[in-house]
Amino acid sequence: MIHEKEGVFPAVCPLDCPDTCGLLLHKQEGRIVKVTGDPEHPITQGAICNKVRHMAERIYHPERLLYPLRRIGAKGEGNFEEITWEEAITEITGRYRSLIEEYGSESILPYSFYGNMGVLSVDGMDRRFFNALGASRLKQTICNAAGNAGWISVMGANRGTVPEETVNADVILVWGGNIVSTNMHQVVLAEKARKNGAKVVVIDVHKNQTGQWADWFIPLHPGTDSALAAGMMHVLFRDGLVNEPFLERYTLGHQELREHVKQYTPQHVSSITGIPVADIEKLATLYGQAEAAYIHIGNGLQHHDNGGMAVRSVACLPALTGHWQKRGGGASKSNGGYSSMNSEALERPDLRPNPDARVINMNRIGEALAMEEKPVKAVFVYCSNPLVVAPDAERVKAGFAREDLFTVVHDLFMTDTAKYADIVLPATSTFENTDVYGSYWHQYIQLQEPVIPKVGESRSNVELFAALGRAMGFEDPAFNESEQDMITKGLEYPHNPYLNGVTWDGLKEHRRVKLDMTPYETFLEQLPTASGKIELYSAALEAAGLPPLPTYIPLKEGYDGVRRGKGNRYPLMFISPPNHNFLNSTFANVPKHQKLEKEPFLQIHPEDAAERGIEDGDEVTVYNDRGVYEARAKVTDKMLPGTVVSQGLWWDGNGRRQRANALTPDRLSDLGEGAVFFSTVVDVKRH
Ligand SMILES: Nc1nc2c(c(=O)[nH]1)N[C@H]1C(S)=C(S)[C@@H](COP(=O)(O)OP(=O)(O)OC[C@H]3O[C@@H](n4cnc5c(=O)[nH]c(N)nc54)[C@H](O)[C@@H]3O)O[C@H]1N2
Ligand SMILES: Nc1nc2c(c(=O)[nH]1)N[C@H]1C(S)=C(S)[C@@H](COP(=O)(O)OP(=O)(O)OC[C@H]3O[C@@H](n4cnc5c(=O)[nH]c(N)nc54)[C@H](O)[C@@H]3O)O[C@H]1N2
Ligand code: SF4
Ligand SMILES: [Mo]
Repeated sequence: MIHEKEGVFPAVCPLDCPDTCGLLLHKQEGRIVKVTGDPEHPITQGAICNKVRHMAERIYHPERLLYPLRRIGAKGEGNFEEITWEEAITEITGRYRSLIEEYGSESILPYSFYGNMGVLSVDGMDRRFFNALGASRLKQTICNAAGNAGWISVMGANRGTVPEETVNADVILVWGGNIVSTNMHQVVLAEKARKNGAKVVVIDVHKNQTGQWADWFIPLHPGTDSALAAGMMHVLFRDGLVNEPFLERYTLGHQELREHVKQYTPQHVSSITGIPVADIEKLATLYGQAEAAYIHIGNGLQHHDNGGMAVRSVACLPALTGHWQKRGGGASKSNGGYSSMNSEALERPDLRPNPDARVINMNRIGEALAMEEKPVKAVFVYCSNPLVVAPDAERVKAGFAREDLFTVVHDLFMTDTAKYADIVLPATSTFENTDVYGSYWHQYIQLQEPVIPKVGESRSNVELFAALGRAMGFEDPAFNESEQDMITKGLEYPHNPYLNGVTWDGLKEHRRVKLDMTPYETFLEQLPTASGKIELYSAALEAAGLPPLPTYIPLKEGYDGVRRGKGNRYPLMFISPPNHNFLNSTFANVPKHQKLEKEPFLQIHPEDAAERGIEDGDEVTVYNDRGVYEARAKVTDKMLPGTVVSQGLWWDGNGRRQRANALTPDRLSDLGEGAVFFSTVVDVKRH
């Protein structure tokens, strides 16, 4: 494929998006000129999103990094000189050797996320390198740590209702997710269900694109979802809408739950959530009377102080009605557990000289870089853009600005983070590599093989970290394995029965292989929780000093049960979820995508705007003690008063301070030590 000048070649979308679409790359004169969906992909069926349709503009962007660079100006200024790969590798390994000698190997910290979802790229050779180096370990909590912990506390593993089944649902709740923008093929499936009479209900703090498409949009105050879920349970038990035989057979703690939720009367829940009593009653009844209700649990409701409990509470609902037993019923948060591969073989923790090396939570990167005891002296950033995406951005920036910090960034572009690097290395795009992709939504494993030659002197993560490993003198054959070897080993994993029969040969022949879904048929009989049952009551949480039953705990910063505001220093809650045309901060530097989003907007309720003399279209400053964010006001009643929303993670620029994370806290969530981006209060003024 790589050497053919013309033709249409299969590929996989590498972005951190549940859909993991099958793509077709159209080549002319050796270059990709068009990206379309692969109609043969059983789930995504040829449809792809607008942002990836314009992917070629990113691949051949004039600012794509082509050569290794060394910083010559001040950190953050963006002045670099070209160097050779040899010079880059020598400098990095030389610095690492002396840091290890002087400060120990834990003074080096990798910082990565899922800018490319390829298993070899982000959970493969990179890990081998940092393991063998003995570097500090990074706890990757920025995305879904709280929600996963909440879900797992009920269901035991990241496995829920599979997408194809959801066409059979008659009620679909989309809870804290903006699937029109973030999981478009779930919308296609929900539309099919809707044609058969299903009702789609969206529960969110603002009427996003998905709320506008729904049959019923229910706005609520941020961070109050566990109260709503508990209120629904109250009505379900009260009105006999629960499935007693199911509760008896498959759940733990339903008697305790029944007693516990008596306090969550619709009146009480209404006072917490801002949802009228009649709507709480109506929602619970609709859910309880459904034949097969499906709940899509998004990521938004868990980016809060109480986010683990929020997802835990929602995840309990299908057990009350027993909808797990109905085709299309149940719920899903992340389905990534179906495709988990052999991480020991891929990441080789056995190479680590210090198995109990310290762990640093990525949500606290700013704090970690300011530590005086056992300081972090070097950071290696890849597949992530922390200056834009990490909470408390000013603190993060201060950390990366440290003169004595040796920073390497491997990326396709000179990101806001790369500008602070000492050495910047050019990364390939996935279309230049061999890699394997699971999905955290559907059940197909897909193979990517190179379709175009490497752009400039860019290198894949696998090549880069293998070269660094060899240059450090690591002699283990792990640093000479081919991609094929790595994929073969990753797929050999009897511990995950769903992977049964998925092999390199099968992938090579068919490009995508369905997981063995036989165990799905009987999963309720053998849940991987401590009790083997759906844990409505969690002894593990109780032992950890947390409420064992779904419980509403107010946010540390924000809505506290009464209309906040008057008298509070920062009376508005600030929600900054992803936008439609970027993928986190990816594409924020591509003119086409920028044009589609225009500029950062702040959605503000007419009441809140009037109180501040703000009119639609005004330039506004959003601020709190952590920092400042500048945007254009959009006066709209898509939220309840007291909440402001700005979608999209922009890079700094255009003379604006436009990093939303300047305002967000780096506290950790109740479960899973996750990010709490949306538990933050601000005020707004015209400027
Ligand atoms: N177009 C596009 N697609 C993407 C991404 C992207 O950046 N752009 N990012 C990808 C990634 S990494 C992820 S994790 C997923 C995330 O995608 P989703 O699962 O859709 O989650 P978010 O978009 O973070 O948030 C969804 C909604 O949660 C709402 N929300 C905030 N606080 C609360 C609350 O307290 N309760 C409730 N009920 N709702 C609340 C927000 O208003 C927002 O509309 O999308 C992936 N897909
Ligand atoms: N305020 C606020 N902040 C958020 C969120 C939010 O909703 N609100 N969402 C959070 C969530 S859910 C997530 S998942 C994180 C996402 O945060 P990140 O994972 O940092 O996502 P991106 O901003 O897309 O940055 C990915 C980077 O990886 C680079 N990249 C792509 N492919 C490769 C490759 O093969 N090799 C290398 N070396 N680099 C590559 C891209 O060019 C890009 O610069 O952001 C979080 N931050
Ligand atoms: S970003 Fe998501 S919807 Fe768009 S092509 Fe990639 S996987 Fe498909
Ligand atoms: Mo994410």
